Amino acid sequence: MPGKFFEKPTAQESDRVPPGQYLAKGFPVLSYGETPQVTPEEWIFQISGLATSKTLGWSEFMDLPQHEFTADFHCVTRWSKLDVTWQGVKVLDLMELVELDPKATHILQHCYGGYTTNLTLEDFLRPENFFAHTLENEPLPPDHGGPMRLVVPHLYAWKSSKWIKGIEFCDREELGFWEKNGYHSRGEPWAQERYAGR
Ligand SMILES: Nc1nc2c(c(=O)[nH]1)N[C@H]1C(S)=C(S)[C@@H](COP(=O)(O)O)O[C@H]1N2
Ligand SMILES: [Mo]
Repeated sequence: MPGKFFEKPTAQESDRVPPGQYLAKGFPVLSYGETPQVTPEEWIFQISGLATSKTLGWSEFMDLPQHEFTADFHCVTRWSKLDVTWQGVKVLDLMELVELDPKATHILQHCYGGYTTNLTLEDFLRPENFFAHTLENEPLPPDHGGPMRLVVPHLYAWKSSKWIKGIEFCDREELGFWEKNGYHSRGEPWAQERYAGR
């Protein structure tokens, strides 16, 4: 597939590119549907389901510890991008504010615009996962999920919700949008978990 939009990884990069993936030039936008327009002032984040319910606004999120992150990004449509730099808040720092019901085993991410995607609690509570509001030192552009998105680097990027507006804690797997449409429930790129049942 190398050509105008893709390039072959160099030898050093190639062991960081999962099987069946090509390196994208630039940072493609991949959205199902329109980009919701949400300002930071309007943005609200809701914890729901099997946890003490809680609503946070932008300033409460900004009061959490802020970090820089560098992470590789793998879209199931076969493009990857290495070393994307972001700023934001660690999932584990947000979770300090959340009282979980011990019955919670899974989560569902909810977004402005209606997109959803599921994770096991274990995949969600990894130390490298973060909420991002800044991409390459600029406010996260709306097309890339601004004002806020989740980034889950160890799974295909459809697990990294743009325009995130909440996390619902569940006691079983509730499939999200792509997972209901045939995508794998976990989506681990090194194992090529692209489609359900394969
Ligand atoms: N809300 C929402 N989040 C989403 C999507 C979407 O359509 N809506 N697409 C997913 C997919 S398939 C990918 S590859 C990445 C793309 O992120 P990007 O557009 O910033 O490259 O976002 C993911 N998060
Ligand atoms: Mo994707």
